[in-house]
Amino acid sequence: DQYTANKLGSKKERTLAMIKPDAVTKVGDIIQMIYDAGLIVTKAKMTKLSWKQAGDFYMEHQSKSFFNNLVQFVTSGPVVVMELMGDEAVSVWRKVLGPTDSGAARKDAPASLRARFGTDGTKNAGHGSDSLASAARELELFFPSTTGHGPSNTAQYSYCTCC
Ligand code: IDP
Repeated sequence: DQYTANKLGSKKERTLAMIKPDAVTKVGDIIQMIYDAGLIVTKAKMTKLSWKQAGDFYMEHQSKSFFNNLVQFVTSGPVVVMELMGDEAVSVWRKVLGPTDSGAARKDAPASLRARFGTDGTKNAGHGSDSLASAARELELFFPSTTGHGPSNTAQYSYCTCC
């Protein structure tokens, strides 16, 4: 199965997925979508972001007009953060998410996560790292490499070496 393949097979990408506050009640459906896409969940936790954590997470958007709304939204309730692993995990997960704007997603990718569970351009149900470098940075924010399973988050490609 996929779990055994990942354990025994070639080295895989890892990415950071976040289920945003508007979709936390849909976590069951979302985890099903992750496995249906051939990825596995290797770390997960529910947490509530502080304003500072959210600002650090979205630091590349600090100058954007939507920054305050975005931080307000992602701190408005709990989020579920996950490390996903699999072949081309970064791009596969972003494909599952669909377009940034949930309205556009409903038009262009009706089976996507944002089409199914998102509301609009800000409240869009989920986040996925946009590159391996972003994934390494974002995984380190939520799953510091000094804790938990597996190798250092600074490795671009890796798989859990202890389980
Ligand atoms: P992504 O999440 O699809 O990678 P980014 O451009 O990195 O999109 O934007 C980060 C988040 O900021 C989006 O997921 C969305 O919640 C919010 N956002 C992006 N663009 C807009 C916008 O034009 N208006 C309002 N919110 C936006």
